[in-house]
Amino acid sequence: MEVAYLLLGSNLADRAELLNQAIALIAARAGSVRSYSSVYETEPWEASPDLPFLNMAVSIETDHNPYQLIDILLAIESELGRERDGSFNAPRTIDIDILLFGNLIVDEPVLQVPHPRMHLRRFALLPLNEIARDVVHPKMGKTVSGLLEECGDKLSVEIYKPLESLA
Ligand code: PH2
Ligand code: MG
Ligand code: MG
Repeated sequence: MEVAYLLLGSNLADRAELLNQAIALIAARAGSVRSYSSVYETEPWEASPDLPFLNMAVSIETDHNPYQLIDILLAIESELGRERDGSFNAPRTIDIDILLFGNLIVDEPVLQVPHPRMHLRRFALLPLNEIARDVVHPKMGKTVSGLLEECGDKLSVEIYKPLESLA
């Protein structure tokens, strides 16, 4: 059993509903959901400027290994209408990234964990900090709250729907 932290993002269609559907499918197939952050509306980072994202972080407890987990997450993305035409940061109904997977480090073409750009992006660090402020990034040796303090990203990240406790 490992704890994994995921980042969900949507900038197409009914973004909030897609986040809810993704969480339900994650809970059914990927592992049990331990916690999730507020939903944030975030300025696009190297993506269509007129399509703001909703982002949120979710932590799960999973028996799957990271390769199995990413396969499950990619299947959920397709099921929720994600289309990949190869263009760079194309608009998407849902994107589900693995930010952290326990203390594991994976550096392979098919999968990189921790997510290689998570420490650069406030749209990832701010939601993650709500649920994992003291968790240490295994490559950088710094906590999530430390990474957030050091992060120079100035794009706007604002609360869209405040944190709810799990029912
Ligand atoms: N995801 C990207 C690229 N840019 N910008 C925001 N605000 N939120 C994202 O989730 C995001 C992005 C690539 O996956
Ligand atoms: Mg992504
Ligand atoms: Mg992705």
